[in-house]
Amino acid sequence: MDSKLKKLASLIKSKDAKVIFFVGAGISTNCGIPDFRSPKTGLYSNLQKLNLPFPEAVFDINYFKRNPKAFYTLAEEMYPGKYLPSKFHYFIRLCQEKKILKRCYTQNIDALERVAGVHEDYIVEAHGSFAKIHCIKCHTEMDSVTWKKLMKKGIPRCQKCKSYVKPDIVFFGESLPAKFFDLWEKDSKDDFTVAIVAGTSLEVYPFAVLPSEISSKTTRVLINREICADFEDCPRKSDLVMLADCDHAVNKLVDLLGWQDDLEILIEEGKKLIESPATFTLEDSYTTDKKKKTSEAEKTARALAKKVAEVEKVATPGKDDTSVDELIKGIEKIDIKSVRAKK
Ligand code: CNA
Repeated sequence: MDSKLKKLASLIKSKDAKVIFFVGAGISTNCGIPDFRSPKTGLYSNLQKLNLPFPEAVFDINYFKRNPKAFYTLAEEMYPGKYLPSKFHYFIRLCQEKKILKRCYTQNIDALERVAGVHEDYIVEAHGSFAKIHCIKCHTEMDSVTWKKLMKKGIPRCQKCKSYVKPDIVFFGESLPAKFFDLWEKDSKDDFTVAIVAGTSLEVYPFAVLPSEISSKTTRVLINREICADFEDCPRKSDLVMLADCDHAVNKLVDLLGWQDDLEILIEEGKKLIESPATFTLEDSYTTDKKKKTSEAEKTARALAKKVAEVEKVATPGKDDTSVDELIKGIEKIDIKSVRAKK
């Protein structure tokens, strides 16, 4: 792996380097969020309690229409605010700080790229996120405050037509967000210095084909516990495949780049912010209102404070349907007193 990391480091250090990421659940397993398919620890092998006919049913729109309880149970586990970003997430942020990040296509719905401070212009959440909630029938939007209130009483329903509502997470059987197609149309024609594919089994389409469509002038890198998809079926001579833990690889990579201190500062800044009490609403980390001009540090502070709220006030094993709401109540009680931004 070392010689491949050296090659990757030299590409990243090259003049006008442009880096694009394609990531999945494996970059968040070190944060404590299980992936889907890892044996024993993956969500699919731990879904017995939900009594599903097949594991993917939890994200299947037709199953949801009949039985939304399974998804809402899982949503409690994965709701943004419960977890801190990994080193790998902060490495993506560091690429942004170094002005070499061009895009990050993520399959994850945990929003940890945003929590780590990656700007939304760079992020394509291919499978959506918890940011907005809509009725599955009449598509009326529900604001998240109402959604959270309704969740206290059970499975939330549309106030207009009484059908179920769900966050805009892309389920099997639903289309991907327009942003995914619009930006891929552009990015697929571009040449990047490196395309880093990490923490994904590349089994979900159409995301799975992106690395195969990347320009042949781009060096493809796979950092994953297993080889997968195009890296196995149609390898390119220039591919750099590293079967490794994402954070372990990032540790070694930043050493080679001489960026260890920069990465540590980002992470340490986050830890210090955790110690500062904070006030925010959950929507803040998703805001698109440019007028708000929320600094990256504030965004990170808010996200980290969510974790504090969860750890200190609301995280209890065996939660019922109201726990998401309790989480948010806990979060809203906290005040940000100081935010130290690194410029
Ligand atoms: P997956 O199919 O579960 O694959 C994960 C891959 O990551 C596997 O190949 C693992 O071997 C590998 N892996 C796990 N941990 C590490 C690690 N620490 N270092 C390196 N490799 C690791 O998940 P995909 O993302 O490929 O599948 C796409 C699904 C998963 C999307 O629809 C997501 O919404 C969904 N998902 C998201 C999350 C999340 O948001 N964190 C969690 C679980 C599932």
